[in-house]
Amino acid sequence: MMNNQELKHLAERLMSNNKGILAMDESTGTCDKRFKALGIPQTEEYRRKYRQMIVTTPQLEESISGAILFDETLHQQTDDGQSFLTILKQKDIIAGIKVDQGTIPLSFFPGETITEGLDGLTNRMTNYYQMGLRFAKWRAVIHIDSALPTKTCIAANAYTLARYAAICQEAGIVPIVEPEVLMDGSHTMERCAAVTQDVLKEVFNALYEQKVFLEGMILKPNMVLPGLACPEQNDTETIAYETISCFLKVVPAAIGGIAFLSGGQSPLLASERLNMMQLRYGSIMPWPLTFSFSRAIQQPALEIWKGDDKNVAAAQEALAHRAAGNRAARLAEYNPAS
Ligand code: 5MM
Repeated sequence: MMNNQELKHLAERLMSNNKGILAMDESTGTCDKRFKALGIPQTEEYRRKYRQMIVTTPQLEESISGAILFDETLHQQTDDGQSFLTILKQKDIIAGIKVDQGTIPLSFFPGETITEGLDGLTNRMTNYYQMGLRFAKWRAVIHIDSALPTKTCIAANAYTLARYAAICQEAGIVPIVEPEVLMDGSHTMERCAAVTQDVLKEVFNALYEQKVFLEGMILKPNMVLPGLACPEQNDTETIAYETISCFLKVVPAAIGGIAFLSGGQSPLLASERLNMMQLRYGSIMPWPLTFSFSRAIQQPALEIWKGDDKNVAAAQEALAHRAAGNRAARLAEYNPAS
């Protein structure tokens, strides 16, 4: 039987000490795509070497409270036979697991997607709990264009996210709920704000209907941003204002915390924007607000590593630097020049 106090305590630990959550849960397809772009062999062995570089990064634990893993990584070890889970535990980094199984087209709704993975999830959760995993992640994807998203797509994804979150909590696992409104497209920031607000409203309605314990969950949202191809790219002040205004309207104060995805922003912009939100609104926000970036932490390190053992130390330095920069942003102390 789940224990709400344990879930709440775990969510608090994930959000504590001004740290953030490292997303290193790229599925094989996504990881291969990023490797291919840099000429890195797309094999399990290279994915193991890459994840080894990440989990053995010195001082990573100073900025990172939890790491979201992909199932393959759970079973991998370092060159000298230490399990990655053991290494994370030694560093006091809480291990989490991506449990969604990716997106497929939403039937009868061209251009929209639904996330799969509910079948058998209760059993998988029990196994993950026994392996020592204490939090999980599920990503839903919402596309914007002139006619999208539809109400049906938002409702279907919200229902599915809430089912996932309830199954997690029943198994004693803290759910990270990730409804990502994509940056792809030429839409304005105002449109992103309206869509993000609709999506979050629907997601929290579904979480309420399915009796999810809000204190024992973490929201992983997009920032409110203009589309990548929008001619008007808003400044950091405006983005910080719009993002926090949107959340204040629809995100309950009770939740364990908010941890942003980076969604294709450059690493520097993602940090600057988080920093501005903390600087301007840190004192009035009802929830802890941090980062759960993948690309905005990993990409510079991946570009240095390039699959070559002799680059590991430099790549780790870049990774620790990005992680530390984001911790500084959470403290409103980020200096892009450093
Ligand atoms: C949006 O993606 C999540 C956050 O990453 P960014 O900070 O790079 O936007 C990320 O956790 C994502 O869910 C995982 O990488 C898994 O993605 P796939 O596409 O492999 O399921």
